[in-house]
Amino acid sequence: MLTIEIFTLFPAMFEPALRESILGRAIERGLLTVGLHNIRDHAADRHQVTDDAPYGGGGGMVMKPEPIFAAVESVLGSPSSLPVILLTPQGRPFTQEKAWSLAEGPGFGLLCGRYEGVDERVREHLAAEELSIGDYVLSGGELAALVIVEAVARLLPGALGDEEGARDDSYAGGLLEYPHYTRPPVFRNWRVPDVLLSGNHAEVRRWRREQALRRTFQRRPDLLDHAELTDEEKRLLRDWKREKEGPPDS
Ligand code: 6GU
Repeated sequence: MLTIEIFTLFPAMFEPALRESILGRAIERGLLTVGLHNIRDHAADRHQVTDDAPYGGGGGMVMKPEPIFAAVESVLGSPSSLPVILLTPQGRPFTQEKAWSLAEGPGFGLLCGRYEGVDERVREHLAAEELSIGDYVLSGGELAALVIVEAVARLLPGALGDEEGARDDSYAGGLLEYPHYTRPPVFRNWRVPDVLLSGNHAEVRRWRREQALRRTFQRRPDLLDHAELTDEEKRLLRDWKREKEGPPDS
């Protein structure tokens, strides 16, 4: 059983998402447990203040260290029994590789900072690492935490149904997915590609692989540096690159 302990000012943001779909089922099946902890419950003063103005002036508010340390230590102890990950746009990028390593267990804490900032002593003395989910700004780490929980949960053995689980996301060897179609064969005069209706499994496999390669070339050429490609696929790529560049000057 994987343990995820979430520390946030907005625990209600997580509740509906943790009940639904694959994530809800994984929790129900006991593959993982998610604890929600409201940092505000650990504020010492009568008004339960969790933020304050920044030293040195400037706009925005900063999350105070005491309620955060108190919340984390009350659940995970001191030193913490699990690594605590601080969610912040300044973190290293969260990747599929990181999801696999977190899924190995035994678990982790997720500390949701607000965008304006968290007292630096939390980063220095409480967080094991900092993660970001991409180059854009969210008002707080809550949605980023949910992204990480979902990406990790679906990797736990038994989380996906039979059909879903049988499909290994890494099968494509680091390429984007090929296009998918289902019935009807013609919808508003838009036809499903003939090859998919042909019943020729070898041809279908070839077509899908080429589509995956083409999409990756067009949309995410950066992924091609680490993709596993056959000699024939490398040749195809060289042809497409030449087409794109046009004929060389004479
Ligand atoms: Cl982890 N937090 C915030 N506030 N914004 C983000 C993010 C995290 N990742 C991308 N944008």
